Amino acid sequence: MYFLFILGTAGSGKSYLTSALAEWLEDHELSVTRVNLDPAVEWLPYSPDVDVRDYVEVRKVMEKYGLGPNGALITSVDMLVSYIDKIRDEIEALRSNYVIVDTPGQLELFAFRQSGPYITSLISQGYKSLAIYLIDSFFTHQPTSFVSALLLAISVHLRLGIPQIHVLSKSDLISSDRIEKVQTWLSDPLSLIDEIEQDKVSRSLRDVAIQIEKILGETGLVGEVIPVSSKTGEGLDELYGEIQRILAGGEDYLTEEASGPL
Ligand SMILES: Nc1nc2c(ncn2[C@@H]2O[C@H](COP(=O)(O)OP(=O)(O)OP(=O)(O)O)[C@@H](O)[C@H]2O)c(=O)[nH]1
Ligand SMILES: [Mg+2]
Repeated sequence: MYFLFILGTAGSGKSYLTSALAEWLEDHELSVTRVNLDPAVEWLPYSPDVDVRDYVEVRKVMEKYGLGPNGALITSVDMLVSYIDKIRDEIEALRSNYVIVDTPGQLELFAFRQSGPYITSLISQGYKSLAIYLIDSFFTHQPTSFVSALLLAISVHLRLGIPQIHVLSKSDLISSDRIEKVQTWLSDPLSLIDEIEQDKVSRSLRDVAIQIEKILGETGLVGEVIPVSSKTGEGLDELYGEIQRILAGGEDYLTEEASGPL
């Protein structure tokens, strides 16, 4: 079993990608377990095989602790830690080739708090896993917003500590010229810095974005993005190729023991 964690900001296309990638894998004779890790979601574009809503109900958490929707979601995910063994048992009983885990939109769970990284490491303990991080095509229209999107992607990578593939989601919504431009920004950080210089934000914000991009470019942590559309299916072949390349790679990222988050 291989674990694929689908992550990204709210509305970036995680659930639709879970659905499209699962169908793609099944069309290629691979079995898939779809896991919904969002206790607050009301509707999903796929039918989950394992669903945390069977364990925690956000509405009840809101009532019991007098919390609003966001606070209740964070608390519900914290509470999930005590059901991890049961969720793991459910996943293991299905013994599929791939386990795709659709995560909640509150990215702070994975970028800043402890529960997200802790749950991902406990669920996939002993199996190879990787993160598929979605950068919404919407964030490519302004160079400075693309830099902040990259910064968030790297925050998640730092917290989870597993290999991470970067996907440019909803690629059908932007032109092929823009896709090409984004790929050039990543392969040649100086081209992105040139465009930040032209961005219509204050001089001081441009300077901050340039300094951040210089560091991000040097780390090479987001070296490329794979444009994917869950609506047209474009890019799913490339995404699978990259998944295979990383899973077959020599890097030792098998989670031998569930360590606490950073
Ligand atoms: N055009 C286009 N729209 C997409 C694509 N993927 C998702 N969407 C749309 O984007 C919206 C959000 O998609 P979801 O998959 O629900 O996003 P999410 O990241 O799971 O959202 P949260 O779980 O609420 O954070 C929906 O209206 C989808 O129809 C895509 O590839 N192309
Ligand atoms: Mg979703």
